[in-house]
Amino acid sequence: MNRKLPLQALIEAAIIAALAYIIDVLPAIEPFPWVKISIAMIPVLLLSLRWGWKAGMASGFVWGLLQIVLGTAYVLTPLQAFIEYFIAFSFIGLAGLFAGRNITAKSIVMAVFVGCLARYFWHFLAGWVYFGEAAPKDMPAALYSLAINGSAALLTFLVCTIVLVFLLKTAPRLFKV
Ligand code: 218
Repeated sequence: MNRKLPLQALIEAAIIAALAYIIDVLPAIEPFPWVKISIAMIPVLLLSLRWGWKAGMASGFVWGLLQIVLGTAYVLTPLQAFIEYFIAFSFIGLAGLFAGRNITAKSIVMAVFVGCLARYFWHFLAGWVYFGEAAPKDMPAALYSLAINGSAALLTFLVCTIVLVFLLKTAPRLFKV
């Protein structure tokens, strides 16, 4: 995938970023209140599988930008906001490394895994550096951040994978451009 992005990919990337933003701010039922399952990643992951990593990263970047601009971002310091919104959300698009002609359940599992790992790695790093004070007494900041962000990454991976594999089985055309 080394060609210039088609106009359709750019338009979809922008629409999907707005959609993800809206899904993310809607009130959700949280089975585990201490971790947020990021179901809003689903449309961005789908876009990444349709168009590849460049469109996916562009869409994630715009989603992060919207959160900063519209004031729903959780900002502690400028660098923390940069890492957790611009970098982390852009990295979801790496799921698009598994884009191709023939999307299978296996490629979805790998794409969602990479997209979640790439995003939550940055939240883990930022949590370690900036959210250490929130850790229970005597718990190292790194371990606290790993517990919070690792469980969010794992649950988000599971839910996004299940939904996207279901979509592949029921509406495979969504994955074709
Ligand atoms: C331990 C810890 N707590 C909070 C944050 C901040 N954080 C985590 C995950 C996702 C996001 C983006 C908005 O949903 C943010 C800001 C952290 N990194 N670590």
